Amino acid sequence: MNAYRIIDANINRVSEGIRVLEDISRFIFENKAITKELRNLRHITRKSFKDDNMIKFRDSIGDIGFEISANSSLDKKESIENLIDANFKRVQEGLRCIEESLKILGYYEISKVYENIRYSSYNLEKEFQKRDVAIDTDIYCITGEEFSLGRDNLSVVKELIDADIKVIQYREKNKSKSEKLKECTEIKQITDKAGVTFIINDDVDIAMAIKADGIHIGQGDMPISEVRRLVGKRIIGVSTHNPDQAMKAVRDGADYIGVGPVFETKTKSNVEASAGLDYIKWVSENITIPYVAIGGINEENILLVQRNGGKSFAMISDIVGSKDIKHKIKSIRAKLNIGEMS
Ligand code: TZP
Ligand code: MG
Repeated sequence: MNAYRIIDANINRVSEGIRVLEDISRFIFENKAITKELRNLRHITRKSFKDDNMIKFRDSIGDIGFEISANSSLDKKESIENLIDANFKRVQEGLRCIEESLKILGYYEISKVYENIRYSSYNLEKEFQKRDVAIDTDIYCITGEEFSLGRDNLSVVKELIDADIKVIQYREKNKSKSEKLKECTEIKQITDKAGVTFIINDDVDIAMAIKADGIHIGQGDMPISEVRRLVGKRIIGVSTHNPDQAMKAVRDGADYIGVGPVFETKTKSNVEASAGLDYIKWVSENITIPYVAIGGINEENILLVQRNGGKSFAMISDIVGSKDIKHKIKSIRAKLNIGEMS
């Protein structure tokens, strides 16, 4: 009976699809809970229906679908996202085939087991699509050792964490790759312990090596699609300076955008032009992904940025350049809270 062949082929197809997703979850996203659940589903898929007829009717050489599949360009997977989509589809379609075939053969109860696996796969697909965009924060602090009054980045980061800062970006323009790697490795240990999101500026390789939470790139860097291919589900932030760049970053899959420079800054050389407050206002009214205002923001002008739609504020010199970082952050937060109420 050919329905056994359908079940046999689809149990294999579904198990293989789950295995691909399991490995993505395990090796790329390093998500234990999802990996475990996928493994469990794979075992149930394999074990829930066994019948000698499946082997008896198996005929992979004579399978006419083999030739069709081997010649199909639909097999091309261009990114991790594509790979995930394609494999969830494969799993869900395969499960549906198993369910229907089992019903034809009179195995109604067992078909319900496969139906449950299919429902679980819909939930897992949603989980896979959730990106951990943990940059929903008030002050987004960026390092800059040369502005840090002689303190090194590591001790500044400790002070930031002590001041309850939840997102820190490592930005160093004048250090060697190996120095940056060493420093980021140390910082990652303490941000991890504190539950702080750690983002690396510019260096995708360092971000990958230390398993940072995210990477921040500029307009002249690799396209977002390439960076996404490399970093998988890690956060990608993109600096933007005008509405066209903002809309493109959203289309290309950025997780958040930097918006600025809002004001004049001496911290960055070759700084780009931007419409400043008008641009942040435009973003607040037109862009739906998280955004972070940047450039020349300090305790004195931050309320102006807030009044023009700023919700999250990236700062370097005003924070790392203050003698008492904790006090500085407290006093900025007090201003922001008053601003929110008025
Ligand atoms: N990108 C646009 S402006 C800027 C960067 C990295 C520098 C922000 O530093 P500061 O000291 O807060 O003006
Ligand atoms: Mg850059």
